[in-house]
Amino acid sequence: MGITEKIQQIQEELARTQKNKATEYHIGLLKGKLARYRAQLLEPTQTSSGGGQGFEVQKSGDARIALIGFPSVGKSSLLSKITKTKSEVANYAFTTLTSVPGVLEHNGAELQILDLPGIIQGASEGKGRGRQVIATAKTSDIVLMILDATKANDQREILERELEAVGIRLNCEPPNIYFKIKKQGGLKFNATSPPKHLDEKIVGSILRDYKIHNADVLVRDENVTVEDFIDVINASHRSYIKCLYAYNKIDAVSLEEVDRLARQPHTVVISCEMDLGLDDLVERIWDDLGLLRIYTKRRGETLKLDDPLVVRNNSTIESICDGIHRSIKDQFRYALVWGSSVKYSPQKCGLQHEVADEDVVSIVTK
Ligand SMILES: Nc1nc2c(ncn2[C@@H]2O[C@H](COP(=O)(O)OP(=O)(O)OP(=O)(O)O)[C@@H](O)[C@H]2O)c(=O)[nH]1
Ligand SMILES: [Mg+2]
Repeated sequence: MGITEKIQQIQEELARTQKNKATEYHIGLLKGKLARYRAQLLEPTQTSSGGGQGFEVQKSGDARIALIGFPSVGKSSLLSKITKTKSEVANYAFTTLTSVPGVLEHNGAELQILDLPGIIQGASEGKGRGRQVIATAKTSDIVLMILDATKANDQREILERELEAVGIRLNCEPPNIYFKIKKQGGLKFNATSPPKHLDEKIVGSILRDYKIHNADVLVRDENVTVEDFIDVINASHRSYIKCLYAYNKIDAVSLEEVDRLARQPHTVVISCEMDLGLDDLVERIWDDLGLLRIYTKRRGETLKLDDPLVVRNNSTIESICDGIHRSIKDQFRYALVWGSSVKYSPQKCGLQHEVADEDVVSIVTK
């Protein structure tokens, strides 16, 4: 029996099994197995970087945003609107067959927008080009899920399930569980306070199924679930990514409907055809990325505000040095910093100082 059949068998069994106290344990085990097979299924595509045929695009710019959605929802239309790249737009499904990268320049940063082929239900098991599309999504900083405002509500859940199936976790943090595989000593299970949905028995059984017999487990959050624990065992196959939901074609639905959609969390409403909501969308992408613009300046030079150094949230002076030049760290004495990350402007800071958006930084070398 192939892996896909095994997955299907477990999924069928899960669907058949009623959820209650008595079956909880069995369901947990099944879910653990399912995650293990899914990880195996994805293995080959991950090592061959997205499955040949030049599907995987080289990362470029300061961040990557992947457009994910069903066919004909307007992904290519959006790429053509917000970047200078033109991706073919047509009113039939599967117009885009490969990934098309475009660049969106915003606040001095270059954001790579990836237009991808439409995915369909079953994509995670290899339907259409689904697996490659999803593997590409996994490499992005933000998944921009494009939804059709004129279509049924379940499109969002179907896509979410497809992404979930391959280990993408949207808009959440990794579970607060410490897990370490050991060489000996058996299973040591501890919790800071008794977990509500998890116990030593189920944890031990799932681990045995993964052929793990010696491990330390420390649950630091009483609300973690069996699924969370399975995610922790499979941590190398999990990606925690932000997701922004964009409902397109709002020109074709009623105002009440637009209002209803716009009230959902992490959601923007747009119309590529009528040019509605696009600026707001770009602003939301920017906010979610949490990038910082740092203006670097040499002593005596006047400040140039048009070309900031763009770095990730929680970056330090050290990463600023690396962004300027590879060797600057070796000659580093201190940095002068003006802006909201310091009490006094300018303030002398060391390599470990965390910078904030729009700080001005001057590196003083030996
Ligand atoms: N009414 C309306 N139609 C739109 C809008 N945006 C795109 N469309 C239409 O939707 C159809 C599909 O657009 P595409 O941009 O090709 O969609 P896609 O998501 O890239 O489709 P695939 O590449 O097949 O996955 C085209 O006929 C567009 O003209 C919009 O804001 N409003
Ligand atoms: Mg397209």
